This record gives sequence, C-alpha cells and structure tokens, in this order.
Amino acid sequence: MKLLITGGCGFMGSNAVRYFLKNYPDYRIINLDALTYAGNPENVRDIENDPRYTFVHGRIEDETVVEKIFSTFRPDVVINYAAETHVDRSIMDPKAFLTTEIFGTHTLLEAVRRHETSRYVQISTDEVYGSIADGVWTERAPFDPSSPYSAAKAGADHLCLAYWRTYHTPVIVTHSCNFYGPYQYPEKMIPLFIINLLENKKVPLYGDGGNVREWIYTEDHCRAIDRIVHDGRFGESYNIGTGERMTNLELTKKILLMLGRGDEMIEPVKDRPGHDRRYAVDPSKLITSLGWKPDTAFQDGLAKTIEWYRTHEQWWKPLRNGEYLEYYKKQYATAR
Ligand code: TDX
Repeated sequence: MKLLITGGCGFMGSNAVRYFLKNYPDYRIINLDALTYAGNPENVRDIENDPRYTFVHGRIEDETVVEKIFSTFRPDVVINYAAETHVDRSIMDPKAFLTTEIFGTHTLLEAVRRHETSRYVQISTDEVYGSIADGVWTERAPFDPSSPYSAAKAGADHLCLAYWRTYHTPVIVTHSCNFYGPYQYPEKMIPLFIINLLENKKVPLYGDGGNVREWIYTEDHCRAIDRIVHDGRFGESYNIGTGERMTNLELTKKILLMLGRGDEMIEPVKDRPGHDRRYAVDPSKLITSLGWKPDTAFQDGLAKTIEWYRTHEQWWKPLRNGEYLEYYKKQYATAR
C-alpha cells in the first residue's frame, strides 16, 4: 500500500511515518511537509534513507505540488497531519491557520476526488467541540470551537464530511484528545514544562491551572490511526480518547515530582483568551467498532517522555533559538 502522509516532519506526522514503516514492511510512504517552524527534518532523520520512504518539500495548499505527487506516486491512502496546531499562535496570527487547515484540506480533497484515491483520513482534534463542563462529547456533538485554531480545524472537518455527502469522496475524520510524547515541539505544554525545568527555568501556568485536558501517548494515537486507516467507515468521524483527564495544575505537579522539583517552580501567568475549561471525549465508537484501546498509562507515558527529552538535548536545544525565542517573547509579553 502507498500512503501519503502530510506534515510528516511534524510531531504527530513523524511518529506516524515511523510507526507505519516499522509495522508494515511492504508499505511505501511519501511525506509532504512544508518545513515550517514546527516541521523538523531531524524528526525523521532515523528513517530518511529507508528505500520505502520519500520526502517532498511543499505545502498542502499548493495545487501544483499536490497534483504532481498524486499523478506520480498515486497514493492509495492520504493521512492529513499537516496543520498549524498551536492555539496561542492562532490567537496572535489566525491567517496561516485558515490557509493551511481550510485551503490545504480543500486542495487535498480535490486531488483525492480527481484521482479516485481509495481513502482520506483527516487528523483533527477534540477542540472542535469546544469546552464541556461535565460528561463527554460523542461524535454526534455539534462543533463549538473557541479559538481561531479550532475554528479552522472545524471548518476543514466540515468540508471533509461535505465532500463525502456531495461527491462520495472516501473521507474519515478523527477527533483526538491532547497528544504527548517524543518529538513534540516545545511550545506545547508538556515539552515546554519539561525543558524549562531541565534548564532550571520556571513553568508558565495559565490562569488558575484548573483547565482540564485529556492526554494520549503518541504510540497509542498511531495505533488508533492504523485501525481507522484499515477499517474505518467512510463519511464517519471517530473520537480518540483515553479517559486520562486532569487539570493543568495536577499535570504540572506530576512533571515537577518526576523531575524532583517543587511548586516554587510554577509561575502563574495571565490566562489564554477564550481558554477552554475542559475537554473530554467518548472514544467508545472506536473501541467497540474497531477494537482499539490505549495501552500506555499516563504515568508511564509521561515518564518515557521526560526520559526522552532528558536524553535528547541535541534535538531540542537548537529549537529554543531564533524563531522560537521571538515567539516566546511575544507570547509571554501578552500572557502576563
Ligand atoms: O505555557 C503554557 N501554559 C499553560 O498553562 C501552555 C503552552 C499551555 N498551558 C495550558 C493551556 C492548555 O489548557 O496547558 C494546556 C495544554 O496547552 P497546549 O499544549 O497548548 O494544548 P491545547 O491548547 O490543549 O491544544 C492542544 O491539543 C489539541 C494542541 O495544541 C492542539 O493542536 C490539539 O489539537
């Protein structure tokens, strides 16, 4: 089988490229990645010489590049990981999010339609449902996004399902809870907090720290996508969740404990505007219909993640320069 994985140099995409190469020796993978600040060739360095793997530098909204890939490589399956993903960046500059999420998804859907590709999987987020005070969102919940990021993702997800209804384009949409694990860019909470502590810096906790997130280890997410790629039903969406929910303060304390640091390392900062209070998804459709379940308990996944960042300073050190510092200064200038 031939897979086109977009955004394969990002955190989620690179883990997926590695996962499919490892578990499916006869699959071929083409990785289309724009190499934005978050797309890092180092994330796929270990597999770049694998003869089953091809890298193409380009944007998903670039019709010429996309058409060339479809007509020469002829993928059987497209998995669209390419996205701008950081909520705080979307608050500072929404346009890039609309371009990649909406126009990029549209360009891919059109190529899938033209070339009669067998399957298209849209990687999306639980954030499209917005905040839920208690209980869990099922796939039938209406979208209620709060940030430009989640609004852009919601728009793209709607477009995918509209392509199924209108053209019978074989799409499937996923809504995952928060990811964590190796290779996550250190603007996201878990890697940011780990690295700050490794560098003896405080961790910036937004608001009262009472916001609740649900967490999935990257390998478990890859296995969910594996099930969906092979047996998911067209025109449907699947929640991906673990039930591992906690407040940001509880999570921060777990990280502090594992790194042997105390609460004095917490720096309360001004809240994120429009900050969703709680996310919680019901993954029972995926569990019952496709036989998936998460394997990694949060405590174990967090320990592995901390160990990875502790032993991969050469990966994250260069990322904390240049563009990152500019972003960090802007972000925390507005956050306080
Ligand atoms: O410095 C911080 N301090 C802090 O308290 C950062 C970066 C975050 N937070 C809080 C905000 C959130 O409540 O931690 C929580 C997690 O924040 P992020 O890591 O930015 O994730 P989140 O906003 O929940 O969105 C993430 O999960 C869903 C990803 O960024 C999305 O791409 C994904 O779709």
